[in-house]
Amino acid sequence: MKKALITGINGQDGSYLAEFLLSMDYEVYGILKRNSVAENQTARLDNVFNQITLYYADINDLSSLISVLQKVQPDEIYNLAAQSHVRISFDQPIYTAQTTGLGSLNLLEAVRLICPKTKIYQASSSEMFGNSIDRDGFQRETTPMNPVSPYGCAKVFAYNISRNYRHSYNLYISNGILFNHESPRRGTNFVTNKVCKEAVKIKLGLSDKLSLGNLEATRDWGHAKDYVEAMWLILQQSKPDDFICSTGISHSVKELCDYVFTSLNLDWKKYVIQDLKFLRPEELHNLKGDSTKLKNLTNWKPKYTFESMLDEMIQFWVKKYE
Ligand code: NAP
Ligand code: F7E
Repeated sequence: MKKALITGINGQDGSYLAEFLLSMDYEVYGILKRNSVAENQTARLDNVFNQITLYYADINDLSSLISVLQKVQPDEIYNLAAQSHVRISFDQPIYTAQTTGLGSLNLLEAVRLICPKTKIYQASSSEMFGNSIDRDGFQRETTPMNPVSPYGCAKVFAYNISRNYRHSYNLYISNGILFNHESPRRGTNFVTNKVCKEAVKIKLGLSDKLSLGNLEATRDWGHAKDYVEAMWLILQQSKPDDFICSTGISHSVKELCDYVFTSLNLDWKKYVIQDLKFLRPEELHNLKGDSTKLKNLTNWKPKYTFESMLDEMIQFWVKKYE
C-alpha cells in the first residue's frame, strides 16, 4: 500500500483528498495543529476518522515535521497547510508569510533531510497571478505572477522555492496552480458558501440581509472534489512539473448571487448590501484559467458545473436549517 501524508488534512481539500486516497487504497496520514477546541477541528474528517492516522505537528515547526516524516516515511506528500484566506492575509500578513510561505520551505527541508525520494504536491494558487491576464483573457502556466495580497506573495514564494528545490536537489515536487474551488465544506467566510448559507437563512426567515464586498470581481469556480483528483493525477506523472487546474469559465460575484437567490425564488437585489469591510486593500479583479496542459497530459475533466456545485451547496444548507 502506498502511504500519503496530507498537511492541512482537516481543511476543505484535505478532507476530500483523504477520502479520495483511501478509495485508491492508500494508507493516509495527516498532521493537525493544536487547537483549543479539539472536537470541531476534525469535523470535516468525520467520514474517515477511523481510517486515517493523525499526528500533531505544525507547518511552522520544523522539528515536528521531521519527527512525523521519520515515523511515516510517505511515498507522497500533499502540502495543503496554509493560512488560506486572502482578506485575512491583510490583517495577518506576517503570520500568513510564515505559514503559507516559509511553512512550505520547512516541509521541503524536512523532506530533503529525511526522505528525499518522497513526491511532493505543493498547493499553489491562481492568486499568485494577481491582475496579470493573457491577451485572450486567460491565465496559464506562462502568465507572469504579480500577486496583489500577502497571501498571493506567500504562495509565490512557496511556488518558487518548490521549483528551486526540484532543480537544485533533484526532488520530485510539482505545483498545482489551482483556481477557486468550493463545496459544502468550504469555510463560510469564503464568498460562495457565505452566499449559499445566508440566502438559505433569508429564505427560511432566519435573516433578512447579506453583506458583501466587491460584487464585480469574477472567479473561475470549480468543485473541490474534482480538484483533489487533479492533485493526485499531478503526482502520478513520470516527471515533476507545474500545472494549472481550472474550469475555464468565470462568473462575477453578482452572477453567483443571482444564481443562488433565484434558485430559492428570491431576488438577490432586495437582500444584498455592500459593506466596505469586505473589500480588500488591493483587489484581484478577474480570474479565468486555461488548464489545457493538465487535461492533455492526464485527461482530467471536472464532473461538476458551476450550477451543479452551487445546487449541492444550497441543498446542504437547506438540510442543515430545516
Ligand atoms: P482550508 O480549508 O483553509 O485548509 C487549510 C488547512 O491548513 C487546514 O487544515 C488548517 O488547519 C491547516 N493549517 C493552517 N495553518 C497550519 C499550520 N500552521 N500548521 C499545520 N496546518 C495548518 O484551505 P483549502 O481550501 O482546503 O485549501 C487547501 C490548500 O490549497 C491551501 O494551501 C490553499 O491555500 C490552497 N488553495 C486553495 C484554493 C481554493 O480555492 N480552495 C485554491 C488554490 C489554492 P486548521 O483548520 O486546524 O487551522
Ligand atoms: O473571494 C469577493 C472577493 O474569499 C472571492 C482562496 O481559496 O481562492 C480563494 O481566494 C471573491 C473576491 O476567495 C465577499 O473580493 C465579495 O473577489 O471566496 P473568496 P478568493 O479571495 O478568490 C484562491 C484561488 C485561493 O488560493 C485562496 O486560498 O469574492 N467577495 N464579497 C467576497 N469574498 C469574501 N470572502 N467575503 C465577502 O463578503
